[in-house]
Amino acid sequence: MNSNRAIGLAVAQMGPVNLADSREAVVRRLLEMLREAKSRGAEVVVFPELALTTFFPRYWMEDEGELDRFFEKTMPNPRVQPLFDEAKKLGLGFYLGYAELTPEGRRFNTSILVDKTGNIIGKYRKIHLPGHSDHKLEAPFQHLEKKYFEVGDLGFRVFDLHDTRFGMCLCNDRRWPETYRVLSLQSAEIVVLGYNTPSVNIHWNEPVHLRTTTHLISLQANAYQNALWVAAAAKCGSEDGFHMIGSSVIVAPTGELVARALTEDDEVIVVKADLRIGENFRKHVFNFAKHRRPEFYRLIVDRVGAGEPLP
Ligand code: CDT
Repeated sequence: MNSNRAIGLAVAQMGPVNLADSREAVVRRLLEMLREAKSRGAEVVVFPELALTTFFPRYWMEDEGELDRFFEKTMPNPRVQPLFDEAKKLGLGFYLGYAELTPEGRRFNTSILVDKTGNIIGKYRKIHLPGHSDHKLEAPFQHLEKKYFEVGDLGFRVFDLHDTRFGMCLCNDRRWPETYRVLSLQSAEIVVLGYNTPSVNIHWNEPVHLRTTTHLISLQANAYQNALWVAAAAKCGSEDGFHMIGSSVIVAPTGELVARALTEDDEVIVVKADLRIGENFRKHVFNFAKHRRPEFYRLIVDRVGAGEPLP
């Protein structure tokens, strides 16, 4: 258990990664942010979802060979190794999102948690995959996560890093209360996540400002209701003309925004996250053992979609 009950928590937001950008160039940007985070007191750094490439699910691809270039067959691998080496040298833990191709040929939208000695101590594969698998010819771009990835098979798990209990999720997972509740029932203290959220909704005419509003409200409500810190890292700005929202944030268990990125570029935000704030909520208003009534929550696991009222 973290005895001083506070941890230096950094979010390393990324500006755009274009199709033409090499992995080496992207990793150099991550290294620079690692060093800055360290100099500002960070112990753990959170990078975005699919941090090593452009947000490729916006492109329709039929050829597996074309798709393969966005995926990592091993982790670490020679192109990403400098990130592991630098984090180890600096004594930093980190969270990183990337596209995973397993030796069996399975594809996942994945994140890992790496400790300060450079060991991968946790892996998560995205469960709530948004978008579609068909080619939407009328849409300005695609959102093909349902075509390119399988639903994650590792569940929502909690990992000990720097004597602090971390839960992971990825992007669309942050909009689902079940994500945080399953993690908080395992006594998670911090939930870390990366995201790529297009500013334009291809399904209906959603005002652009709502994309940021619903992002923030999801994080703030779930941080409070689960007595957690939440650290969320965007990849944002215009990737080859396709814009994604920024507003990377660190949210306290009070639901308050403690730090927020100002730009749509590479930008590091850091807070000293006092874990005792979450403890207070867990002891009192959200003392789960004392107040939860799971006998009345059965529908949450028995039903997937909304149905008829109970008799
Ligand atoms: N990458 C990802 O999961 N993006 C989704 C877009 C869906 S729009 C509601 C997100 O939830 O941000």
